[in-house]
Amino acid sequence: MSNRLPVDHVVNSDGSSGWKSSPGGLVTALEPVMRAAEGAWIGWAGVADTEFAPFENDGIEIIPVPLSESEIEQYYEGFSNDTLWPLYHDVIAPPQYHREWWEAYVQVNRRFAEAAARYAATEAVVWVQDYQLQLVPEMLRELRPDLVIGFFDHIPFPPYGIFSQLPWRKQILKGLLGADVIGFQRVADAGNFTRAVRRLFGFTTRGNVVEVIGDDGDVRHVVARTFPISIDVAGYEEIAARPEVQERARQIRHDLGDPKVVMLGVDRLDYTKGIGHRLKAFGELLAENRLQVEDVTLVQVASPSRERVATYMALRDEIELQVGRLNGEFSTISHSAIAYLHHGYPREEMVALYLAADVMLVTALRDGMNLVAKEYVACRADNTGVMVLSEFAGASDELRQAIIVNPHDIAGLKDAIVAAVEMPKREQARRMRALRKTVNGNTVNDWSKSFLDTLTGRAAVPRGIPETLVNALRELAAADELLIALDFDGTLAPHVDQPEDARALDSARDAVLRLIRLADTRVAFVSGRALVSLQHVADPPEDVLLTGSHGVELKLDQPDVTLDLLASEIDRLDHVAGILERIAGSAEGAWVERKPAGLALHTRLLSPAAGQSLQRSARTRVRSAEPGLTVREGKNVIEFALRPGNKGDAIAKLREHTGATSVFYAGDDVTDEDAFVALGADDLGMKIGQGRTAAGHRVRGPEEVAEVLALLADFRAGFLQAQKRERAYTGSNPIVTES
Ligand code: GDG
Repeated sequence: MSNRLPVDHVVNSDGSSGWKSSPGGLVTALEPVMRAAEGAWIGWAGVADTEFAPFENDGIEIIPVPLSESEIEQYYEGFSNDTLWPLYHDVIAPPQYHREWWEAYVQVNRRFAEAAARYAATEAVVWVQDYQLQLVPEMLRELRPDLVIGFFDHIPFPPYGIFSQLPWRKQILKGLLGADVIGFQRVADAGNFTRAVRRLFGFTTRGNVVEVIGDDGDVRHVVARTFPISIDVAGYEEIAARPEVQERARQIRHDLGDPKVVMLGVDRLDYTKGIGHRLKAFGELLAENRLQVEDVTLVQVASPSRERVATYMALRDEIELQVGRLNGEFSTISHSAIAYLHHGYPREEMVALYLAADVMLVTALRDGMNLVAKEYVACRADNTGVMVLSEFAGASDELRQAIIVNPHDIAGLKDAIVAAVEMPKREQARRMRALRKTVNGNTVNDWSKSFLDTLTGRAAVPRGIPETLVNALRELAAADELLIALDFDGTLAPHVDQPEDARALDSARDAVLRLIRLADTRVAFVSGRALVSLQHVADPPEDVLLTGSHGVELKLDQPDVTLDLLASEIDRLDHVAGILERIAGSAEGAWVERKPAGLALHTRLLSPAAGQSLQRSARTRVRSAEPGLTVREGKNVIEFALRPGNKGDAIAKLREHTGATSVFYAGDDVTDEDAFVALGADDLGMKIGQGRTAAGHRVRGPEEVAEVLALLADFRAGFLQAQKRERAYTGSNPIVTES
C-alpha cells in the first residue's frame, strides 16, 4: 500500500484514457514479490474525484482508492507535504498545522485501511509505505487483527524535540505502533522513534523491540529498526552499459562545450535537497577564481515537484533567481556556468547525465536516503567520478568513501568541491571501487527481502499452540522414558534487562512441578548461565536436573560438580576479564559476567549497532590476547569460555544420565540451536519466538511455553494412567490379554 499506485490513470489528447506504469525503484523491487504472492497494490490513481474498479495489471491486482479534490489539497498537499514533510525534515521550512488538514488525513488513512481490510486474504501480509499513511497500521489492526502489518518510513523520523511540536504526535505514534515491524532508513531514525515512544507512552523498548501495552493490558512486541533502502543496481548498470546511452553522455559533454569537468545535481525541486547551498558554494568558487567557467560546468536537474504547495512555489522563484544571477554574472557566450533544467527526464537520459558527470553533488540538508547518490555510483562501472555527499542524507551512513560534507558549512563545501574537481584518477578509482562494492552489497531486492523476512518471520509465530504441535505432544507423551529439557531465559522466564531479575512464569513453574511428579519423567534446565546464577533465578524444585555454562557445569542428582581450574586457567580468565572490563567501561549499559570457566560481555542495553561493534572489538582483542578460547555468540552477549561445551553436549549428557528414550527441548536463543540439532526422530524441538531454527515447532513466547508444558503434563499423566490401568488389568486377568 502506498499513496500512489504503480500505475497512473492518463487521459490522452484524443479523449481516450488508460493506465501507464510508473516504474520507480519501489515498483521494481516489489513487482516480482507481489506477482509471486498474488499480491494486490492499494493506492491512489493520480486523478481527483474518480472511482475505478480494481483490475489486474501485469499479474498484480490494482486496487485504486479514490481521493476528492479537497482531500488532495488537505490530506496530500496539506498535511502530508506541508505539515509532516517539513516537520520530519528538521523544520527546514516551517510546518503548517491546520486541524482540518489533520481531519482529512485521518479520513483518507481510514479509507486506505478499509480498502486493505476488505481485500486482504486471511492472515495476509500488508506492507504500508511512507509518511502519508502512518495511521493505517493501527486502523487496519483494529479492523483485521489476523493480518501481519509492516510499515516503512522513507523519510527521516525527527528527534523528539522537533517531533513533539506536532499537535497529533500521540495519534501518529499509536498509528505506527499498530504495525508488527516499522522500518526506517537510518539507525538514528529508529532511535528517534523509540525515544518518542518512551517519552510519550512510557513503553519499554529493548534494543529494537518496543513493548506495546494495549488498552486491555495486552502486550504486543513491535520491531522498529533500520532497513536502508536501495536501488535496482543491475537495472542501472544495464542502461549505463548500452552504447547509445554512452554516446548520449559524450554528446551531452560536447553540447556543454566540452568542459574539463562536468558537475551534476539531480533532485526533485525541494527545499530539503540543499540546491541553494550548492549554488552558493559554486558561485563563490567562480567569483574567487578557484574555478573557471571555461573549465567547469554545473548541470542542475531540478525536476518539478509539489507545484501547488506555496513553499515550493517560493523555492522555485528563489532557486531560479539564484541561477539567473550566477549565469548572468559568470557565463560567457560559449560557456554557461549552470545548465539549469526544470524538467523530468526518461531514465536513460538520467543515466547518460550520470555518465557525463565527473563530480556528483548531493548536498541535501536532510534526506531519508537519497537514491540519486546510489544511482550515480551504480552507473560508474569504469570506477571514475567523485561524489560530494551530505552527512544529512541517509546514504552517507553507507557511502563512506564519498567526500562527506556538512552543506551548511559553505567554506567546507567549497573545499570539498575543489577537492572533488582536482582528485587524481587513482584516488577516484580507489574510492569508487569501494562505493560500488557497498551499493552492490545492498540492492533494493535485498532491502525488500530483509524487510519482508523480518515481517513474515514474525508472522510465523502467532499466539496459541498450533494443532500440529498438540498432536506431536500427544505422541511424545507416550515415551517410555521422557526427558523434558528447558532453556530458562526467554523460555520459562521472559527476558528482562537485569539478568538477576529473571523469574519463571508462575504457570510455567506449576507445569514443571506437575511434570516432575510423574513417573518415568525427568525435567532439566539447560542454561548458558553459570550454575549458581541459574540456581538463584530459577530456584529449581528438587529433582530438576541442572546444566549451566552451556553444558560445562552439571548437577545431576548429586551435589554440584565443581570445576577444578588450573592456576594457568585462572590467570587466563583474569587477563580476559581485564580486557573485557575495559571494553565494557567504554560503553554505558555494557557489563561483564564472570562464570566458573568463562566470561560473558552483555550488550543488551545498547543499540544493536553499538552492541555489535562492542562485541566485534571484544572478539578481536580477546582473540589476539588469549587465542584458543571458545567464543559463543548469543542474543546481545558474547562469551569466552576456557572449555568448549554447548547445549548439544548438555543434551547428550542428560540423555545418558536419565536413559531417556525421547527428549523434549525448548529454547529461544541461537545457542539453543546446538540442542535442536542434537535431537533425533523420537524427540521434539520447540523454538520460542522468531529467527531461523532447526527445531520442528515454534511458539511465540514464555506464556505459550507454559501452556505447552501443562498440555504435556496432561497428556503424560493420561498416558501413564492408561498404562497403569492396562498393567493392572493385564495382571489380574491374563486370559483377556492372551485372547
Ligand atoms: C524519498 C526520500 C528516499 C529525479 N528526477 C528525475 C528522476 N528522479 C528520480 C531519481 C531517484 C528519485 O527520482 C528520487 O529519489 P531520492 O531518493 O533522491 O529522493 P525523494 O524523491 O525525495 O525520495 C528519499 C526515497 O524516498 C526512497 O526511500 O531516498 O530520502 O525523500 O530515483 O533518479 N527520474 C527520472 N527523471 C527525472 O527527471 N526518470
